[in-house]
Amino acid sequence: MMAVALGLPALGCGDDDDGPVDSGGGDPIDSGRRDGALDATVVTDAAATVDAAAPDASVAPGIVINELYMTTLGGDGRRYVELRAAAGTPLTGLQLRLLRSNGTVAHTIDVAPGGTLTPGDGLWVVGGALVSNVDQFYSNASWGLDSSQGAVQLIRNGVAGPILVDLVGYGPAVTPAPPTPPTATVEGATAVPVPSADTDSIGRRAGAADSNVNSADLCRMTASPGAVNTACL
Ligand SMILES: [Ca+2]
Ligand SMILES: [Ca+2]
Repeated sequence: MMAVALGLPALGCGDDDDGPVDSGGGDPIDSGRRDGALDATVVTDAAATVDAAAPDASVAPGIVINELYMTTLGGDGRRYVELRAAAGTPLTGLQLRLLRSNGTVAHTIDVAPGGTLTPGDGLWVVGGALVSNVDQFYSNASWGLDSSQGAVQLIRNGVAGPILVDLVGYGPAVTPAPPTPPTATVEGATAVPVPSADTDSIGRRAGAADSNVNSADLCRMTASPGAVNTACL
């Protein structure tokens, strides 16, 4: 990982996409650091590829969206998506599709350069310039999660088109569906409520299998980019 540990900025001027990178220091939201070992309580997501319309054996096994940070502090520079898989899982060909509240696709970005494997702690952070422990950086021009409603699809481009590997919807469910597949915007009937505090994220509950029900599998927690998720608040 790139252990970029920058301080938290003062309240950002942007609330979602494509705003200027914030400057300034402050109290970090990420007090935790990677401990170098995958949380023993984490359960591998053997069901993640069930989401796929056309299962593909080449899809990275057991990789899930582990945490999202979309609150307004720091604008896009502070936002991130943390993935989790067993150490050494190939990330080649995986992409994130960031969906806006109206179902349009804001950005489709590569998770990592070709040939990249997940590091020893199994955590991989895609994020903006101000994110601690970011592994794959994107500038605001190609990055950003809407602050109050949206969805993140983890996909892999297969021969027959993109395959949905995992999906998290937050805020009210995104409607209508995106114009191109995969069209799902939430797992289960209800998206995950967005955090009310700028120090908080939406994270996958430690020790819980991925049941493909977002409202059951994820909860609000203290943000922890590149570190094991904390307890639900
Ligand atoms: Ca899932
Ligand atoms: Ca985390």
